[in-house]
Amino acid sequence: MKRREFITAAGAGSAAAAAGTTGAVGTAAAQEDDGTTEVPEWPEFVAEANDYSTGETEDLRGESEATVEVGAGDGLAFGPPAIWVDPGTTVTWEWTGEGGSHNVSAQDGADFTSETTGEGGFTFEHTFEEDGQIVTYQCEPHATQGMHGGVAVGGVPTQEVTPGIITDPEELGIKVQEHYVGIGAVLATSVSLVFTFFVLKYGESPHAKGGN
Ligand SMILES: [Cu+2]
Repeated sequence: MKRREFITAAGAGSAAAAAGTTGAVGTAAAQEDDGTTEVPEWPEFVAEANDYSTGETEDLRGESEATVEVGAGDGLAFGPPAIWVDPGTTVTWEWTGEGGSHNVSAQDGADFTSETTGEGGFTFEHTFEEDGQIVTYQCEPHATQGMHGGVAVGGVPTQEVTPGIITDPEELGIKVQEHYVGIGAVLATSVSLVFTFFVLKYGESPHAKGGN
């Protein structure tokens, strides 16, 4: 995840916190009354994927097919990186032509590997039959750069998240840090404004009051 996205996530988190549990942030899909959303319990491999943050699972259950872009975002991401489908769904990966040469290679839960190509419009398909599977995959050329993805199939273990609020402790740490940086900046600005005010008003008081 890029720095700008952390800041956006932190901002969304603050907005959600300010809005309480009214669910002001996030999509209506699968959203509960208390503003939380039920999403698959993704392994770390997916949670750390580029363009993924908790609460952004694309819920495509009820659809007979799904499409995932290869080379989304800045070119090194799957778009969307985390999808939830019904058993029997055929997922089509479609190359955008951005970000260089990519492939789609299953890591856990399935066995498939596409060609490696940078050609826009290239497609690869896999049908996910087994209910309850969580399949993880990556782009081999960009695996170490976070080009990961996941497909959850049907009745998988779930967790409740509040959209926009990152619950992973490691990411939470980063988010909190960004948050404190923001508070610090506001405090520093306020303090220096107040200080400037007093300096301007009273700074020269000994001379001003003393007359000549
Ligand atoms: Cu790639």
